Amino acid sequence: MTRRYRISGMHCASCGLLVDDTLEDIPGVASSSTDVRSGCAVVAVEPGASIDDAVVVAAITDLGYDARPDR
Ligand SMILES: [Cu+2]
Repeated sequence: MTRRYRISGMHCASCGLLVDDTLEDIPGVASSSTDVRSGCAVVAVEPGASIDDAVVVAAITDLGYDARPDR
């Protein structure tokens, strides 16, 4: 299962790597792939796990970006 998030405020590849590293530290997140150009993060959830959108959004916000679930 994957979840998508829209992120604004990223401006370079390092921003994307920072977001990915941060999201991959969240329990239940198998991997994160952020595309800076499109402002989209695709988060893969570990089998049997669930993740809370609010936790993901808060983690991204703490980095200084704006984020929201992309449904
Ligand atoms: Cu940057």
